[in-house]
Amino acid sequence: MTVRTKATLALPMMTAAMLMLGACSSDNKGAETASSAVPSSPAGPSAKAVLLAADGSQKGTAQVVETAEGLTVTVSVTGLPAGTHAAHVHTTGACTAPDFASAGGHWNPTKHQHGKDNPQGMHMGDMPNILLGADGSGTLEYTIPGGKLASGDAPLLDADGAAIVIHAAADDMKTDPTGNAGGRLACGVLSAS
Ligand SMILES: [Cu+2]
Repeated sequence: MTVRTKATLALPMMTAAMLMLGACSSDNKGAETASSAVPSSPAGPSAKAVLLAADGSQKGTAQVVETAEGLTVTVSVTGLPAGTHAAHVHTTGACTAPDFASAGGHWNPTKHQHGKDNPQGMHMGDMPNILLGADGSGTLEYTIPGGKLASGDAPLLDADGAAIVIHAAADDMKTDPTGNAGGRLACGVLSAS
């Protein structure tokens, strides 16, 4: 009888203690979730581009979102030849057909050489190749570490802007300054969104 009384008394106390602990830890969790969610959701500054071929036809879109890690670039291509194509962020926001030379070289505020496999590399505008399937479409998502869209010492959207370029050939990831990527098939001027 005595034991049972103790037990029934102890149980509510334990439950109360656990509830208090639970309340504390869930408060902390809530605070962590809130602070870590700030940089990515809602998204930071962003920009987008429509990729156009030399004949003016649309070949896809690109989006750049600034996060705590850098600039997350998402490229979505349609209607280009199947296979592996270089995709870069170029330094000037101008896409003048037919060769899109107006977009300049790769975005390179750190003055490095081209390519992740180049000991002197890489450009901040260097990205992995995009693989297009038999239907000529494909997507690429890549985060440029430390990149900023409109703030800091070297924002992507500086006075002359920036562009996304898809090339005829694959990037070899080491040949400076172009990656041996061939001509420019599609180009899109990035604008703040
Ligand atoms: Cu390029």
